[in-house]
Amino acid sequence: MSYVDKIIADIEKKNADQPEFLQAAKEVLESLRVVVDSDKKYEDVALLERIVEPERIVQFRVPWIDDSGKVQVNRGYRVEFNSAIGPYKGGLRFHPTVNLSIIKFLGFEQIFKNSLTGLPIGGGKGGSDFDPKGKSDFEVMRFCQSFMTELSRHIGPNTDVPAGDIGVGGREIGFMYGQYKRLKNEFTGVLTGKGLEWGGSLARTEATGYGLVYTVEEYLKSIGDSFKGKKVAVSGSGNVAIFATQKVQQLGGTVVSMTDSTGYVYHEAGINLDDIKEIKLVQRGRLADYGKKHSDAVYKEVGNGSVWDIPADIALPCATQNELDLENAKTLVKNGCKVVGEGANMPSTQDAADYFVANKVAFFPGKAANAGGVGVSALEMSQNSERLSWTFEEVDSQLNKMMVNIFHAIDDASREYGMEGNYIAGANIAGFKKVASAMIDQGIV
Ligand code: NDP
Ligand code: 2IT
Repeated sequence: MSYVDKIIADIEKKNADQPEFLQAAKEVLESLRVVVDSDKKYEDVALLERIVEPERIVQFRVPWIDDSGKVQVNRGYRVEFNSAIGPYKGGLRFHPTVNLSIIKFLGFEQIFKNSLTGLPIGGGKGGSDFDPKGKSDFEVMRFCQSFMTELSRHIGPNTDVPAGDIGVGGREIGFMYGQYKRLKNEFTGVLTGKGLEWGGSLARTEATGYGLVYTVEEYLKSIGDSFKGKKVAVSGSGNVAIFATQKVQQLGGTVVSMTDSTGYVYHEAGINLDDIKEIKLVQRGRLADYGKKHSDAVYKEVGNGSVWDIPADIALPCATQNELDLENAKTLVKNGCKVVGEGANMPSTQDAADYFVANKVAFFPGKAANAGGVGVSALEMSQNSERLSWTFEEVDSQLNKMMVNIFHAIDDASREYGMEGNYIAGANIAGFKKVASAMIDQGIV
């Protein structure tokens, strides 16, 4: 049995109840065959056994009191997966579907993504099964304060630096930062995605969506093409989807769709982003309201077809994991889609991703294409350390360079190992090599 097969059998046995973690880990391990099966140095130091095991998992109780005076209890997590190349870094997700499998899959992906940014950040992820939807601001505040009361024991600006993810935006980061400061009596860069008046970086809000589009733009440039005149299908209508849409529009493309957990809109003339921002970011409302406002847009509730039925040249899934399956992939390809860039983490199922690669779709996995968010988080850490703030243009230009570098790093890695154009393999291999080398240098820890 090969080294990779042995590790896959091992993780399947140990994590049988964690399907999302197994999906993410198996995808990476499969890509690494060409690297680790031919060089015994990895097996000699049990590199794979160590990289699939988090350095530390913290799970904790989060009690809080709702507006009616009733005590509520949620479950909190922080998975500190790998610190070989820097302090643990990765977001916090607040969503009712959060469980250990989801947080472990996200933390595992984060190791390789953070490595690809070229910046010194390790991999981690956390969150809670708390649902911010329908809660008052004071309920969200009391939850965030209770969550941070426990989390504060485990994090620090040189240890572990969380940020946002699904359900965690500027409001939640603010409440958590306030509580951390109160507990520790320190004003430090312990969280990223902070408000601009209190240590946040310009362009962090835009970074993930912009970075996704910069990656695809660099690919298009490499084949003599551009976003001009392209039809783009986007899913999600949160932070990543909104700023991906903004950048596509700036580059002359037309975004024709968006989704949320209740349905999708198809607006052939092009999404009106100001209306989406008002509905999703200000009113915290539903996409159905967009359908009501635009008579030429079609709104369909979940269960009535799929956003991926819409003909598009480029698809940018920006909502959540496993939102694009094999059937969707076949429909997209049949309708002429040539490029898929993952803004979300693991939005394509494994068979969908394989189908794209087999059918010569340029497929950019999340760990490469959405690395701009955490990349600018690392730039926020740098600014906090030097107690300075850089201009929007400075940060945006560093983000652009970072994504251009990532495209070339994964493209080069795919060629070096004889899998030209397979950016899944390219991203996994390029991300892995740096972390593996650091782990070898640092001994058996
Ligand atoms: P937001 O909470 O801002 O937005 C999430 C969007 O996805 C919303 O439109 C939401 O719909 C929809 N959504 C979430 N869960 C589901 C679900 N189970 N089914 C259907 N729709 C769903 O999150 P972000 O935009 O920050 O994150 C989106 C994706 O991008 C996630 O995969 C995240 O891990 C990834 N990501 C985020 C980064 C960041 O910097 N924020 C960085 C890198 C990756 P609704 O409004 O109904 O809840
Ligand atoms: O998935 C991700 O990369 C994020 N949610 C961003 C993490 C971060 O630390 O900025």
